[in-house]
Amino acid sequence: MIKGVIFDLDGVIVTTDDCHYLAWKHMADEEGIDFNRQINERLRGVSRMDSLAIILERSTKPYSLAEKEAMAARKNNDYITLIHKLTPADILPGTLETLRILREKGIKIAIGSSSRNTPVILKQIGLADAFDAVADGNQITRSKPDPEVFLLAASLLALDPADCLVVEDADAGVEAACAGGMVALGVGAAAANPLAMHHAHTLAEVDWEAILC
Ligand code: B16
Ligand code: MG
Repeated sequence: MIKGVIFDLDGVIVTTDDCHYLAWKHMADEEGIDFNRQINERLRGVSRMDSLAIILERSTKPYSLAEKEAMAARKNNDYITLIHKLTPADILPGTLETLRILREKGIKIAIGSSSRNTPVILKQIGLADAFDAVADGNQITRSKPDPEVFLLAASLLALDPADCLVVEDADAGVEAACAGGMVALGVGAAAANPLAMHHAHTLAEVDWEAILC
C-alpha cells in the first residue's frame, strides 16, 4: 500500500530544462565544445559533475579536476541567475492539484532530487514548505541511478521504501526508484519507461484513485 509519494523536482514539479541547457551551452561555447539539446537530454536526473563528464565526451582536451570543478562552478553561477527568475507560474500542470489530493488522502509527500539547487528552486516557486521532507543533491554522495536520494527521502518520511511511490521524468531516476525497492510513476521524458509501473505525460493526467487503491 502506498503511504508516501516522493517527487523528483526538475522535470516533474518544475521545468528547469532550458535553464540547465542555456547555462551548460554558455560554458561549452566558451570552451569550444560541441553541445546541443539532444546531448542535454542525457543530463536529465544526472548530477552536475556527471553531467560535465557527458559534455566532455566531445572534447579531446585533457582537463584537470580543478579545471573541471571551475567549469561546473561557472555553469552553476549562470544557472543560479536563471533559476532566480522562476516563479510559481513555472510549476508544471497538475502539480498543485496532485499535492492537494495526496494531502487529503493522508499520504506523506517528499522531494527526492539530484539538484543541489533544490532549496532555491522550491523557494522561487513558493513550495518551500509544501513537503513533509526534502532529500536533495546536498545530502547524498551517489547520484541517480543509485537509489540513495530516494532511500533518504523514505527514511525522512519514516516510511518503508516498499510503501513509497517515486514520480520521475528521468530514466536514471526510474532506475533508482526500482533499485531502492519502490514503484515508479514515469512522467514527461520517462512516460514510456518500461521499468515504471505507472505512466503519464504530466501530473495533470494521473488517476490517483487508481494508483493508490
Ligand atoms: P544541480 P532532478 C537534476 O534534478 C537535473 O535533472 C539534472 O539535469 C541536474 O544535472 C541535476 O539535478 C543536478 O543539478 O546542478 O542544480 O545540482 O531531476 O533530480 O530534480
Ligand atoms: Mg528530473
